[in-house]
Amino acid sequence: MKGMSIRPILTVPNPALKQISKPVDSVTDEIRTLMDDMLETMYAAPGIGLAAVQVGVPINVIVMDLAKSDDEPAPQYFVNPEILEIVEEMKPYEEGCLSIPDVYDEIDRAERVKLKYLDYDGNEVIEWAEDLYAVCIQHEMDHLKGILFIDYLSRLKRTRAVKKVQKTEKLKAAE
Ligand code: K2U
Ligand code: ZN
Repeated sequence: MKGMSIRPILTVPNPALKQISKPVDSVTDEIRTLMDDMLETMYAAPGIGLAAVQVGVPINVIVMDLAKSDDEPAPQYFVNPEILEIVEEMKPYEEGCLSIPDVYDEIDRAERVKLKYLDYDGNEVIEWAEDLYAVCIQHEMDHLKGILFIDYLSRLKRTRAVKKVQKTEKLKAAE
């Protein structure tokens, strides 16, 4: 792997996760290094998606790899992603989040979304996402708006989720 570094992933209730991420002016080598680091951080977690704000950088950058564990890696890079169209059919999926470890709950999301974004080389891509790709990109793009999947749950479930993460972090710190 290129000289990459694993960065710490922010967890709830860190208010930095609620920041609104800003658009990127252009895909520079610095942005590419950040995306390389984000991918390495995501693989180490492990996870299948990661938004830059989750490693404390509130800019519109997302990485993803939906490849199955025994397949070749298939990294995807999204700079300034936009949703151009939404197919409103909603489908449930059991979601998790690297910023809310060990919490899972069913979230409804649009079945298909039409995306526009810049890739690793700064080229514009327009494509449809469906299935897990649609779920993950909507989950990641929520991060860019400071929205976490537990924000769609009841206050009680959200409070319990945050308390569970805080308890686990305290136990880890005491180890
Ligand atoms: O944003 C994140 O924290 C990364 C999530 C992405 C994700 C959330 C919900 C549904 C699909 C993807 C992490 O990858 S959570 C771990 C995970 C791994 C495999 C499948 C689902 C969730
Ligand atoms: Zn997440």
